[in-house]
Amino acid sequence: MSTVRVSPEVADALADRRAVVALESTIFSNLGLPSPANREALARCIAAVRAAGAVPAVTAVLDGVARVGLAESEHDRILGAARKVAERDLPVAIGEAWQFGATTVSASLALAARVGVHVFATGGIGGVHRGAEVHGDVSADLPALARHAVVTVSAGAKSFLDLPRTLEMLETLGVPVVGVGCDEFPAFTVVSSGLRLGHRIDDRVALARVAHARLQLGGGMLVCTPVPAADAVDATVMHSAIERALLSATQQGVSGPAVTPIVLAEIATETGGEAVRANLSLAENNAALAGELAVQLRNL
Ligand code: PSU
Ligand code: MN
Repeated sequence: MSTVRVSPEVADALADRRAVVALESTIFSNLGLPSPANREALARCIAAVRAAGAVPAVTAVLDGVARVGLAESEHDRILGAARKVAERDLPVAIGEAWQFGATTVSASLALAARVGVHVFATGGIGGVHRGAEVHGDVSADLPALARHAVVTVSAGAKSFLDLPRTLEMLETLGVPVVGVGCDEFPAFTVVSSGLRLGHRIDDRVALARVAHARLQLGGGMLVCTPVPAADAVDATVMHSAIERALLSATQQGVSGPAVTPIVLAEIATETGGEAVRANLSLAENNAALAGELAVQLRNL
């Protein structure tokens, strides 16, 4: 028995060398987005990947089985109550037969790489948390981006993180960061962080050549594209929402893996749903770009 189960549709696509895009499940679970926005996000991401001509492969741990690609009938299972599974948690979620382990970016990259899926889309990656110089909280997403030969498409990193330090850490880890349609590091639901990126490549074929080179050299890269402007949250509005959300998380005594889900939920409330609308839009936009990139990579 193999440790990772690939769905028949994804297995066929891989065998025929067709384009495949992995999607994480944390964003679609109760840890990522409130209901019913999470259902809409899943439907829109899957449709965007398919519209680009690629096959979507949602990752999750279901009944103790690590999965890449789910049947349509299983999608409802990832919309509900989840236990967060980062890369370090995968063996425990499998060995202890967790009913639904929602895979984060790091766990999804590990699973995708293991079965030969080389493109992955998410909303915003995890990174260096504010105050990390004191408490040391740095997302496992960052080393996973460096280690696994998978290209991640995101709208930068989540805005409540320490974005300058997140970019520095990506550089330290040797992760190429390339902007598509932007010269600056996007800030998740906000168009830009104001931090200059080293590279911008808008042409999809050129982007695929760079991605191919990185995959050949071993390791992953980060392709960033901003939230569509019409759905973006104003930077000032977001910054004050983040201040209140982080304060509330501190007052609740939250730390470790619980921080990200709580802060996301607080921000959703603080912005009266504006952040959620932006999150759906950017997730869909990232899935579409990942689909185009996967198709171009296959054509090389
Ligand atoms: N971005 C979102 N929603 C999310 C996350 C990111 O738009 O739910 C999740 C991802 O699964 C990411 C995780 O890998 O948060 C990072 O958590 P932490 O900061 O604990 O590493
Ligand atoms: Mn953490």
